[in-house]
Amino acid sequence: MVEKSVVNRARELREQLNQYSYEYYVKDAPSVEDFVYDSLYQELVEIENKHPELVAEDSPTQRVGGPVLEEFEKVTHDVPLYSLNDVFNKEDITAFDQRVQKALGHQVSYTCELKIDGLSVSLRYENGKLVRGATRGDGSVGEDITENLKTVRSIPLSLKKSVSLEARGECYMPKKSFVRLNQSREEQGQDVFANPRNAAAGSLRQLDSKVTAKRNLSTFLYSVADTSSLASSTQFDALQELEDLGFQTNQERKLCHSIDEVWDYIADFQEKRGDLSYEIDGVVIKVNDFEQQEKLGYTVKAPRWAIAYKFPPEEAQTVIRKIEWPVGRTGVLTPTAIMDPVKVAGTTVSRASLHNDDYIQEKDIRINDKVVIYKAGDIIPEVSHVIEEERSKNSEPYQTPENCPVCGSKAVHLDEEVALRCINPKCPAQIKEGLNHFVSRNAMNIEGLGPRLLNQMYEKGLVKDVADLYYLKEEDLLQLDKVKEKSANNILNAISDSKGRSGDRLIFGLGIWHVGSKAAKILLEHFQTIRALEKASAEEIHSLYTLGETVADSVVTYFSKKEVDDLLSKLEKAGVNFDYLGKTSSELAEVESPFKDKTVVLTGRLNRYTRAEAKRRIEDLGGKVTESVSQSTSIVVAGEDAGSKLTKAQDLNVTVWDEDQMIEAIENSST
Ligand code: 1X8
Repeated sequence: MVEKSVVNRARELREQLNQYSYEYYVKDAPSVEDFVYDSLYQELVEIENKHPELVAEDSPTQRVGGPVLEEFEKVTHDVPLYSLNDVFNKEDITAFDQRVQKALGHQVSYTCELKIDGLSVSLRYENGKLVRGATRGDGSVGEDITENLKTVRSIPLSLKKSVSLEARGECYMPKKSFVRLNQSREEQGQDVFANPRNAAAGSLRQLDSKVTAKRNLSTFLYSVADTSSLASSTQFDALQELEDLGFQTNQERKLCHSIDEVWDYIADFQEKRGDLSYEIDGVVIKVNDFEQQEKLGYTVKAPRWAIAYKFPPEEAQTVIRKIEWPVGRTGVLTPTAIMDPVKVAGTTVSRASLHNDDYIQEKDIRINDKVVIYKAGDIIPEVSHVIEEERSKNSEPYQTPENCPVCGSKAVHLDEEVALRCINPKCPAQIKEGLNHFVSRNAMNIEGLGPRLLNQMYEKGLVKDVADLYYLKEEDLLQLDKVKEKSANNILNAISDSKGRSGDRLIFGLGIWHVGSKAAKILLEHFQTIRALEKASAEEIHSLYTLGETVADSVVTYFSKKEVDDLLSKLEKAGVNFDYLGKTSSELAEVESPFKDKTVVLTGRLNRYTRAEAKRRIEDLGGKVTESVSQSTSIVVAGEDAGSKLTKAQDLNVTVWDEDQMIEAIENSST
């Protein structure tokens, strides 16, 4: 028998963590800092490890993904998931309204909702607990993807009331997550997803739910299989009821009393579509009243009480003039189309990534081809297809270059990667990109050293690797364009300051494949110094919470190289710090400071600290630094010439400090 106090503590932690997670992922209004969540989570993990019988179905630890499946089970939907009839213009909407009015004999109200470009899913709850999640499939038969859906943080594992129902909605990938995922896939030589919808589909179709867990999917729920499982009698109220049960619902809904109002809603979102953080492809219009819906009924395929208005695609035509192959930090050559400038979805576009050579071959893209372009996720320009009818007779298929355009060494596909890589570690392009990465903000944060200066330093032979930066002298810098004594000194000071950064920044800055800034922090927090990390085995690294085999293997391979050994010695000799200086999550939880659990905004010019430094100090003292002032801001630190953020703080009655007050608070805090 487990002691009662432990059972209670586990339940308390579960409830607390589920509430924090709800505030963060559903309400988008976190009430605690990440480290508070992390340390409570860790406490729960430890209890559950010791007492596996205490692992509850709705424990947040059940969201990290389960065993790998052989295949998905089929699921028959008791109530089918209908599709909607699509319409494309105002006349079709008016005709829909007239059909409805004719059938019912009177005017009706409509709920307008955004049509989310994701995948429809169905979530079954019994007595308030999530028991099954399924895809729409063909509407009658879908697949059981419960394990995958459990990893989606906005899906409640238990509802706020002990009810039984089947909720339906859309699972999607936010635009930002889509962009980030594709960047990382491109960097790792993998195929990219064409749009957020495909990325969401690919993520939900994983037999290994641990992969899904990393994909940052989200949901909006909008209906139930059987309206009698809700207290509401209208769609508009049902959305509120779903929200009250703990589901994420889309806030942009509107109750409209005429077709003109519906049309205004559509026009409004057609305009605002690009500003949303998720992709939409139209608007769904539903007869609001459930009784009226029932009277209207269904055709074989779709309800008679709803339609989907589809936005016209935003496309444009232009001509590809050439294809460049810039070389990334890890040697990946990414073909990039250079096109005649053209306006699409609000901005002028003249470049589009072509991703890899397979992509060019598949679409048969050639120089001087006229192409149709669009924006994936409303953001990234993509070539949709070539207009072959307009191709000139003497055009020839595009030839992928055989060599790196920068260093000329042979470009290859490693282990059947889709990406073409230059694998010459001395390739100037890779070294320059590596230098830029090393000085960047999340790495060693060396201010004043941009791509232009680094490029010159490299070209003049002053810097051949990142360690050389620490051996630069004033006379070296004076050889560079526009660098005078004063700026040379500033640069030398900035470089020297960076020697004292925490070792995790150095690890991130070295650019080890697959090691992002978060992984670097986890590694150094555990091993405390780079010299210990260097000796770690892949198993030891892999055993760390959240770090996978790819990261582990990559770290071990990196440190096994002789050049790396030399580079580290050179850095160490220059006095660069190798130790972890950031606080551990438990140390952070203990600090006493006026910044603890406070949200701080920095504005205006600071004299004593750089913005980045002030931010780091405040974060080390348990505060959170954000960009914009709102009701939830605790303190605004106003430096010189503070502008609109200060005014807003005053309007909202937020506490305002000057720089000296901030310095005093930092210096008087216990750390
Ligand atoms: C599909 C979708 C619906 C809604 C939003 N996004 C979608 N993709 C909604 O009703 N809010 S309804 C729907 C369907 O019934 N096939």
